[in-house]
Amino acid sequence: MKFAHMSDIHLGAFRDPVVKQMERQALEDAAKKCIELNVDFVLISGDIFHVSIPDLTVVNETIRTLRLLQNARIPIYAIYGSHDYTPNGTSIIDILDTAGILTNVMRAKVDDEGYVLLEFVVDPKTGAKLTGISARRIGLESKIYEKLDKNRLELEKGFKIFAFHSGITEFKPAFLSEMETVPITYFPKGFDYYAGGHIHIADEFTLAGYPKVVFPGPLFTGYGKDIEDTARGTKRGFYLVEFDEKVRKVQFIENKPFDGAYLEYDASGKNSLQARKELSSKLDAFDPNGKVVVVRVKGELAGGKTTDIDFAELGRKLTVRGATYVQFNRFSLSSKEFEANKIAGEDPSQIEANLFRENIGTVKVSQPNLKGQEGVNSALDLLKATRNPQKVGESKGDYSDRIVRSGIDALKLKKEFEEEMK
Ligand SMILES: [Mn+2]
Repeated sequence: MKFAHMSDIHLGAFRDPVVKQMERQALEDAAKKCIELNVDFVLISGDIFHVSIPDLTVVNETIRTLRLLQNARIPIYAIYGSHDYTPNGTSIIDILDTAGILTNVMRAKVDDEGYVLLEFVVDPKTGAKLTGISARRIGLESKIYEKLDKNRLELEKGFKIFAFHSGITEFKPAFLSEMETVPITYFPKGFDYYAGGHIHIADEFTLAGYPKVVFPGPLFTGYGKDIEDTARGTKRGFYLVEFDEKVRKVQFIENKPFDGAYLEYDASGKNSLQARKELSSKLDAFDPNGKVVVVRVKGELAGGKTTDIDFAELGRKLTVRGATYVQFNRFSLSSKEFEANKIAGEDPSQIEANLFRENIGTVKVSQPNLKGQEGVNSALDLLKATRNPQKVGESKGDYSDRIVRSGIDALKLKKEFEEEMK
């Protein structure tokens, strides 16, 4: 028997039509590979979609692809990720579950003493027992783990899979040192397979009591850094797990999303005009044809503004020469003359977190949850909530209500607002 474990597909993350098409194709290729490999089921450990209410075109195309699996009688099991989870209202994952396209395996009840009881979903064909914990808003996940009735889960007999969408403290990669994680001891022991999501690097781990902890990484790419890593040669794909009463073989199945090319350019000590010229000639010496090109520009310019380098124009030149998509990463480029460009991090999410952390002390509020690290988390949640664009066909009123509601929720001010309404 065998199953496929994938994660972090982030459908709908990109607006560019060429990358959108690659994103769609990556899932279709993976689905077709699963059918070819004759898997018994597919497990997706969260972040199938980039947002909880994605564009309907993206949803429609995703359903069409997932139906390929369904038509081949391959069930799909899933949990929410941090991206497709919504604290108030219905997520697209709920809709797909209700429609029978996939099965959400997190079935949780809270008992009178506040303990979280999880139930298993049994795959009818293989008898594999699946359960897990979806992502929650930042910081809340670990509270669920703290209250988890592990004993009951550990006593259950049979082949057991635990799906989760969190970083694990013991295995945290260095570049995510500031990410909130859950210690492995919060997980029930003795499961045959721990199917992870959330960490965008494929890797497998083993610890006493936890024989196989696996993160497939993104199937395609979710953030700018992912596309950069792929262009630099990081392999993308999913895991194929062969099992009987135990896991017998775990194998990474590559799913190549595109041909990439990567260039790094250090502008330190140059003025902006020199840097533009040098970068331009480096790019001229480079074959972009048929490739996704990612260029990282870093360093501190000795003079001039970073905006003196016309990246849009450099990008157009690469496109004319056949590049399928061009991305410049210039978050680490600054100028000595202009302090406003001071480096605050290597990618947008890091910059956001750092800026909030640096400034949270200056915000005067009475609610304790808006202060300190929790305040930073709330601010990040609020930023995430306000990023949701108005949907095609959604009225202005509905949209504004939705954003206000998710904003109140992000700041945990529901109680205050309800009292005010009385
Ligand atoms: Mn993700």
